[in-house]
Amino acid sequence: MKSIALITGATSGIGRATAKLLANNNFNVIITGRRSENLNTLEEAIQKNTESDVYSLNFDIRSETETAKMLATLPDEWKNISVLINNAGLAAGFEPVSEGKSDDWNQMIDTNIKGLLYITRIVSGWMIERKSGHIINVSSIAGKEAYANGAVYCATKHAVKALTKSMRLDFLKHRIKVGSVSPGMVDTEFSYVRFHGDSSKAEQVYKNMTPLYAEDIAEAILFMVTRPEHVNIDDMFIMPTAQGLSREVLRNEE
Ligand code: NDP
Ligand code: 8X3
Repeated sequence: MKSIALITGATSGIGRATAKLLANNNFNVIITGRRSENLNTLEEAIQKNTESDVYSLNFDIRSETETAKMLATLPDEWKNISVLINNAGLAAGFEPVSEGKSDDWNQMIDTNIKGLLYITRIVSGWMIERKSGHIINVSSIAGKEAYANGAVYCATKHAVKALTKSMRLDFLKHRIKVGSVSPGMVDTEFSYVRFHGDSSKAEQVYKNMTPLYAEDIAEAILFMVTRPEHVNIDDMFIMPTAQGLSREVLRNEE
């Protein structure tokens, strides 16, 4: 019987790469996200290219009721989740607080903090019953540093850092591992989403430098979830070689 991993936000970027890699490494995977077409494509790819089973759940993690309703539809055998990867998240907007948009703030807070909590409450309940499990929260360098024009995104990732630390203590007695992965710049749809679909602004972020790729983070997550029972990695902080701090990036000359 293979272990089951649930990966939120598997319709692109880090989540998709992680679902593929875990499925290629003996995990059955539950994949989630709002874009049903992307979920279908990933489901087909996993079925075609791996020996693992896959189950898709299509919902918006900002909705507490939708999240609970969809998780409740899982067949009992799929509720034996060993690994929860809390990856769904985003940055929306890049401007000083004085010019920030409430819609952007709500979207980041509702997804990155509240959505993570909604799903963790449900899945950790199942893990507690089984006295085992592993939860990995996808944090960020933005959970370690703050930078101009990113106040609310940085605040949500600082919150993820605090949630990870508290959850580690909450779940210690239940033998549930908790850790985080904290990447620097990763070339995914992240910047395209942050700039509300402006691809020329998104391209500037990774221009003349080599960022991380989603697969780099997936490999770190695979390493974390395949450590022996007595080893918990609290946090894995991963940067592109060309990035020193959030906004200190070495770019090649044109
Ligand atoms: P992508 O935009 O490529 O992926 C984000 C994923 O989150 C998508 O699958 C998206 O699915 C899902 N998601 C967003 N909002 C919701 C929602 N309301 N309900 C359900 N799912 C949602 O970006 P990344 O892969 O880069 O981002 C993944 C995580 O990594 C995020 O938490 C991000 O903050 C973090 N991160 C990213 C870094 C980077 O530089 N790229 C660096 C450090 C951390 P859908 O739209 O289909 O719902
Ligand atoms: C994403 C990386 O530097 O844009 O978390 O905040 S950054």
